Amino acid sequence: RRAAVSPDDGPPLVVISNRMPDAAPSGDARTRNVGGLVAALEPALAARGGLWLGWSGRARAGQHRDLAIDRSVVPARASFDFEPRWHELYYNGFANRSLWPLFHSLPERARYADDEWAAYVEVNEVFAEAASRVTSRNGTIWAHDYHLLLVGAALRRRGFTGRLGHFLHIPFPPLDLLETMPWAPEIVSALLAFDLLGFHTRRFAANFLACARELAGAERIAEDALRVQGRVVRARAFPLGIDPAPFESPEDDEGVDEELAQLRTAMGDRQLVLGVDRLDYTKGIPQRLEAFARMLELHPALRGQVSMIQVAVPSRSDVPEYAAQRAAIEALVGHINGTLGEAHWVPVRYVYRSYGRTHLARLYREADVALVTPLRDGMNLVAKEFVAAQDANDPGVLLLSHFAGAAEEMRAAALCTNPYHRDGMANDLARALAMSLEERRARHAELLAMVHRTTSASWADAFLSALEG
Ligand code: ADQ
Repeated sequence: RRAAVSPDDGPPLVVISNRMPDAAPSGDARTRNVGGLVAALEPALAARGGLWLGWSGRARAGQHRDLAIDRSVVPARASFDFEPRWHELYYNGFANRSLWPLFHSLPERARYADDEWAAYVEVNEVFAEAASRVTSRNGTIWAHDYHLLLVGAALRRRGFTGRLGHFLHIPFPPLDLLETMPWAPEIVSALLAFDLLGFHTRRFAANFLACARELAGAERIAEDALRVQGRVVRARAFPLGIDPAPFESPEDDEGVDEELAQLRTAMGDRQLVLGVDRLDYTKGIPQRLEAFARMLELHPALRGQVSMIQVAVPSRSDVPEYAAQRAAIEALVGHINGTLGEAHWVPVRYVYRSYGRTHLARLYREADVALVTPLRDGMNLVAKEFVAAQDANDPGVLLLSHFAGAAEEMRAAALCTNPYHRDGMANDLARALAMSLEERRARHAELLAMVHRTTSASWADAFLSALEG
């Protein structure tokens, strides 16, 4: 269905994100790949009769003005095809090789190319154009993530007067780092076209507020508000959570049962340390492997008594830094197993694949320790999923990086660690493996209460009430 929408009768809420949620084979819960974000936004959109706008996932020359609108699904979707060059310049380029590393405080991995910035500006204009075709002038628009930092300003230029919100799923860096990007003032000024800016943590919101004063001359008028050209812009923390239910009580699945039984046989009495991440250099996987190996050197009694499983989900494999990261991890796993392993004991098992949610939930529950040790992360939902999946009578320990957004909420009850300090992380891991049942239960109870308090649904409600209120 391709249709033009009259500008006066658009839906009351439009969500814009770069990618659309995976098209769901209707109603089949088992095959649906529902991420936390989609699960959070779909009910909010459905309740408001809203629409989700995003890239179709396809590239075809000259088609981007052709908006495909599907009202047969709830929520309704509108999508368009990219120009072929956008994938390289806007997506792999500016979004993933400039914004992604810089916003994760890794400036030495960022590169700045004028043609990629130009494509980023162009694609944000195209998203704004599409959004203005599916909304009314006074509707509400909620844009997501680092792909769409300029879309609010582009909508205002088109005369949009409704509410505009933005949620950033990754960190917002401090001024000293942001300044290294040649277009930092343009980006910060464009963000000030939104009415409400949401971040995972207070720290990221504070970074933004400081950058807005310094780079765009905004005036701080309250703890969470700025005045700029007579308008008020608010910037606040809205920590994203998960829907704990499918991790607390995963569905029955015979295939998964069988695999877990085989894993238990292979593990015997050994303790299990688990890492689950997208294969991304921000997740600190090599540093974590080094710390695990270091622990085996510092605490030789643990040799043969513990094994690590690292599950890495293929991600952005056509970006060279990601291919290099994969090669580095695979070399390191081989090195550790070769130098520390025995014929009867494999220290590190490494799996390069994605798992279904049921499988993941069961794997979390098997683990004695989860290593969630990113160098920097917006939130990190694996930390919360792991907590939800534990057996409250005999729970595993969450070893969490100080630099995951999740640490702002979980710091007191999780065991926190510094992924930049190999010996420290090695000793923290040994401490986690030795933790008493009593301490594990107490920490887990506190973490679980927190996971129930801020869920994906409460996050969407909190953001939308702040935006619409
Ligand atoms: P991500 O960087 O992708 O998200 P994260 O929050 O950990 O990081 O989300 C990963 C999701 O992928 C989890 O729901 C997890 O279950 C799933 N996943 C991981 N490994 C998997 C596997 N092997 N098989 C199947 N699924 C797997 C970005 C930001 C984060 C922020 C989120 C949401 O980088 O900081 O928390 O967005 O805002």
